[in-house]
Amino acid sequence: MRMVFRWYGDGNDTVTLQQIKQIPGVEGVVWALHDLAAGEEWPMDKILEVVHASKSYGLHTEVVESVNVHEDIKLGLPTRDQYIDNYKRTIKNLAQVGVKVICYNFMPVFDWIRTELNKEHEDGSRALFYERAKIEHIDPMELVDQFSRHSDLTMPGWEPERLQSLTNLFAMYKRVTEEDLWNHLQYFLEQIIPVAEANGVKMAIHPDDPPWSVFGLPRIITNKENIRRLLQLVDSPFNCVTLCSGALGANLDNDIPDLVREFTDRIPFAHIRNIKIYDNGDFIETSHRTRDGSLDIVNIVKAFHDTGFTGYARPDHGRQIWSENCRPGYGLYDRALGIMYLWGIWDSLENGKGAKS
Ligand code: DNO
Ligand code: MN
Repeated sequence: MRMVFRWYGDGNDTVTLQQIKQIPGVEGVVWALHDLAAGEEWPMDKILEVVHASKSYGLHTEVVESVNVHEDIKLGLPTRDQYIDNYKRTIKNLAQVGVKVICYNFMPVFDWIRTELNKEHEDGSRALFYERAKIEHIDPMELVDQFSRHSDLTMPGWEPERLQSLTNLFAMYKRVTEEDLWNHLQYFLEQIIPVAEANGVKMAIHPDDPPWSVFGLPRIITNKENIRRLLQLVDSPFNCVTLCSGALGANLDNDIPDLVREFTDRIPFAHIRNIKIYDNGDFIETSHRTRDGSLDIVNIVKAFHDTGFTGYARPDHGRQIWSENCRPGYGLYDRALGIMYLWGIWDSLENGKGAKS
């Protein structure tokens, strides 16, 4: 398991590279050019800025999250080809600086969805929260409003330019069924996977978060059967999945250790976090500890260990604790605690082998 930590970039994150470097066992950052709109080619000079900054702290930049997919590709519009060409060029540019994994997602309009960014736990810590009944009635514009007023830092998945044309996008997706979305994903993968393969970059799709349809939009990367289907769309070792325990785990029918075991060869990147799921379907993000949430993090890590996982892993989200002022889900403290929990499990499974990862 190669531990990495998401970093939003200079001036765009409350966490510094120096702090990241001080978390035990973290070897690299998970990064992106967050100021570029989906569909643009990532220019070499901007890529190199992040690479050099990270290198100066001894951190590698082998994992990118995300190169976002333009809506025209997901919608299957004729204009998609120009964006796919840009995507291919971005893959080549990233390969030149040693990027090995690109995480992306294929969720229409919204990336992740929650109803609150700062829901208070009993102990006063705060975390992302999803209220099922609220989602069924809320106007998505209200959420956009609430989330964009939240802080000066734009949140990935809720970038203003992506959301400007929300009404229009919703109208266009009315005509797109799940089967259409599968076809559009296949068209995209058939073009980019050969490029990824030629450049030694694994494309690792992030599952839908949460793994069900929201606001009537189609969602397809939601369960075991659909991940199987995705991997067969283009059956290449470069067509992979980011195994996100918290995203898939919001549906308790998804048995995460079982998914880890089945898809082991096609998981170059893991997101590990815990959530507490309530009987009414609401869920809140918790600490990583197994007994704090509904997911068995010990057994999830064990499944990775048993299958000889040598890919990258990150703690995904954390709570906001100790009065930290940070991006929702992306503070330093709780993610660092999560890492130590993951290492604790991992090293104990190493059983006297000197706990070398
Ligand atoms: C949220 C993240 C997602 C994730 C994308 C990957 O915190 O887990 O934004 O990065 O879905 O494409
Ligand atoms: Mn995730």
